[in-house]
Amino acid sequence: MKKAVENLLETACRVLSGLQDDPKAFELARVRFLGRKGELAQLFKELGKVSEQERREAGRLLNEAKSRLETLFSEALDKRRELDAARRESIDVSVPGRRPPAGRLHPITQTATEICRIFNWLGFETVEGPEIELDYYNFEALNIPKDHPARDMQDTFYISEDVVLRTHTSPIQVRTMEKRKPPVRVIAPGRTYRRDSDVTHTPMFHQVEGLMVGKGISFGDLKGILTTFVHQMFGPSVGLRFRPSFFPFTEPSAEVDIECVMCRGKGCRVCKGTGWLEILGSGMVDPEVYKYVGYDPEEITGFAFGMGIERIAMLKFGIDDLRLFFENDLRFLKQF
Ligand code: 2NM
Repeated sequence: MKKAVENLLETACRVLSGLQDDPKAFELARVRFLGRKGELAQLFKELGKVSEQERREAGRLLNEAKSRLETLFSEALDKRRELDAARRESIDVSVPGRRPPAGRLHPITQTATEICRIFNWLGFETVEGPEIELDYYNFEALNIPKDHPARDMQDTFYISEDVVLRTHTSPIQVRTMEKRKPPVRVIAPGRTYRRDSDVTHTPMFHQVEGLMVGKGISFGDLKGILTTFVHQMFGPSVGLRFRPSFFPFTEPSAEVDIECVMCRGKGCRVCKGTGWLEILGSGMVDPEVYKYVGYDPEEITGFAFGMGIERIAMLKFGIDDLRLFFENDLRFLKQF
């Protein structure tokens, strides 16, 4: 009997250690050794055939073997559960990754970059400045008098009596002239703010302004540079015209119209039947402005211009609703 019990334990140990983590094989092994008709149960049955003197000792051996077997199997079961849990928590590094969708630049950024690229190519350096600006740089030094409608509370976000959110990017040009001696040739893109909000106006919008000043810069230079810009931006066959206008900081001033890009000048809803689209304002810098920045108006001349980036982007991409630029709907943005 002793021999049989030892054999049983040895076989059970071997079988258990040979088991892979197959739950079916594990259950079969448990039934084989511990089941109601299993090998241990068989040995218990044979207890009846054992002689009276040996029965006590054989019974003790069998009970010991039973608890030993039960411990072996429950330990093996714990071990398997631990392995299972570890496998669930572990990361399978061989699983192919999910590719993150590629981002892209906002159409306004793309348009601003394209405008600056063209002017950089024409020799203009890109400069920037603060969005929170002194009244002095935003209005005063640009020859915008205290009672001018552009200074009205209706149009300007005031931070304090003399600090505003810039209403255009012109203060960048003033700061640049203040810092540098002529000749100056810069292009200034950025965010601008006005208290205005309806279908065609947003409280924050974008502008690019340019400035070219030095000795002997003429209105002819203005026409040449802006014509080249329009042809680079909208194509060499697009017609343009310079129309007299007024700005407090330029004299003379001109607005630039291009042939309607939607109807090619025939007249449509976009150009309100005129065949022309206004795209920028410009002019010869007013001598008053030079006085503020310490340039000699007798010696220095030059021109400046400004345009709204949203408007240029709408014409370039054929977008009819300004608000699409600010909703950040990916279905819209993904198309650029
Ligand atoms: C425009 C139109 C015309 C302009 C003028 C200046 C400065 F600083 F030189 F005086 N900066 N920008 C200017 C001129 C802006 O925007 C429609």
